[in-house]
Amino acid sequence: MSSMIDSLTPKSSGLEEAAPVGNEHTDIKKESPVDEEIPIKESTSANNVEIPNGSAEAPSNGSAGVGSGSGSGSGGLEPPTQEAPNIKNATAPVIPEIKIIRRKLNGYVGFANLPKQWHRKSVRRGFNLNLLSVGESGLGKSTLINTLFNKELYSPKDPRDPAAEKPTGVTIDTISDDIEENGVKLHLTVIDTPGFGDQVNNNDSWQPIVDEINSRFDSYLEFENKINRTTSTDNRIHACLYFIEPTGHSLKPLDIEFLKQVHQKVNIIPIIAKSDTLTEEEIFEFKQRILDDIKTQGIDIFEPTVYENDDEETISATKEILSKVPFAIVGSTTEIQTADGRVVRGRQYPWGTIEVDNEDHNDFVRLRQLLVRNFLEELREKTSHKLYESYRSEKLNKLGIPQDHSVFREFDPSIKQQEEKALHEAKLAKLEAEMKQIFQQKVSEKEKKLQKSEAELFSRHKEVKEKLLKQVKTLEEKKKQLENARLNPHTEPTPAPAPKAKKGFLR
Ligand SMILES: Nc1nc2c(ncn2[C@@H]2O[C@H](COP(=O)(O)OP(=O)(O)OP(=O)(O)O)[C@@H](O)[C@H]2O)c(=O)[nH]1
Ligand SMILES: [Mg+2]
Repeated sequence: MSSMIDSLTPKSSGLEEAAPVGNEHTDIKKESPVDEEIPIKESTSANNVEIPNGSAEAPSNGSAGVGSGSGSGSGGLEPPTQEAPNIKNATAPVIPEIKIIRRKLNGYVGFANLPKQWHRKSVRRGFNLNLLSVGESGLGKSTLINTLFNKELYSPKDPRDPAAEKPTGVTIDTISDDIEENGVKLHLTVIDTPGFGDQVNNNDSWQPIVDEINSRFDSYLEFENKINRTTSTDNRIHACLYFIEPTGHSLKPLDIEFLKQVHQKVNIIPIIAKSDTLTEEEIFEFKQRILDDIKTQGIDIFEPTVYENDDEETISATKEILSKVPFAIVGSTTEIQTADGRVVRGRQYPWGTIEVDNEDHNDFVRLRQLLVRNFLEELREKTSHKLYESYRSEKLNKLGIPQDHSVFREFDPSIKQQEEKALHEAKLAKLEAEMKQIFQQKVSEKEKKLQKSEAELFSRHKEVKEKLLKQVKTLEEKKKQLENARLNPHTEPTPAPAPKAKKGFLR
């Protein structure tokens, strides 16, 4: 089995890797450097420079190139001596010293190592998971728990005498165990509910289970109200594996009734038990009908959130998990040998072998990914921030203690993501409206300017036109006088009025 619990510890991030280990970091430009001069020798042959310890500051040529561009000021490279070109002719080689600047940064903060601190703390503390397992008798609940944690938490049942088979109602059966994998500890508690759905009348068979969930919330609430709150483990139920009988039809009234009773108190993970008894098409159709029932009945089941800022691999894994809900499962801890010689956990039939850890055979791998590998912390968070918080508010309200809902807001990552998106969109819309306003203001200003200059041009044009018309008139009068003078040469021409001094080309 692949390392399951090990995956609970935070993965090393890119940040961590980029973090400088020591105090030396030549990449960061903003820090004030402390220059350290390292003498290096320049070889006499050609323009090569020997750099001790294979320093990366090797120059492209042996003269002014070394250390150039470092902005080192006085601490920079000493220029080579004038004699350097003639050095071949000298009997003894002259080795001038070149100083290389190595920058030491004292401003390294180190928050890139925070994930490592979290990792160490998590490993030291260990993890805690409380699982509720509900389903009718014989659906393979105990077998699946053993398969999930690869441990014989429930031993195989002895063939019971008929008296023991007599239904006695639902009982709550709790077992705890510490599981360790690669140094990572998981404190697992399984709350089994034998007898669920066994009665002829199962009307209230959900009641003991609801009582158990409530009593665990109550004890946590009591712990929160204590003065000394340092020593307590979280006993609240983080997830409920609900086993659906592989009938191939749809959810039964008992299933719907139970799910409706608990969906506001616990993260429900629906499972089609013993899926090896159904064909692939039957499973597909059964899943559709179950999902339809869940939707029409308004039942909330746990669905992992797809975070947009996750890497592509995680996003596609989460989508793959989502596509498998409700999980069609086969449970078995028996190791068998396949036809091609592999040893696998599975169930052997006369017609072939079903492998538990094979994704083509059933959804066990995806269920384990959701429960332990990828979303254990989200299950715990949702229990604490949403389910417990609403139980707590309701309880305190009933006791007459009013709750401030702005403080005890329900936690739901998808709602939070939607809120952030809406906020971002509102900001963008506001920005767009502001920009539009500014644009319109500028356009109207420009329009006004254009109108003004158009009016000016128009009046100027009118003025010039009037002037020209006047001049044409004067000229025509002059022409007339001249013509009269030509026709009647004896008549004294009336003296033309002395022309006024005019400006321009018509003067
Ligand atoms: N075909 C098939 N049989 C299974 C599967 N899982 C368990 N079984 C068998 O079903 C029987 C009952 O399994 P359990 O794990 O004891 O079922 P349970 O739900 O814990 O039963 P109770 O404790 O009585 O409520 C056993 O014989 C298992 O071997 C499965 O995935 N497919
Ligand atoms: Mg059992």
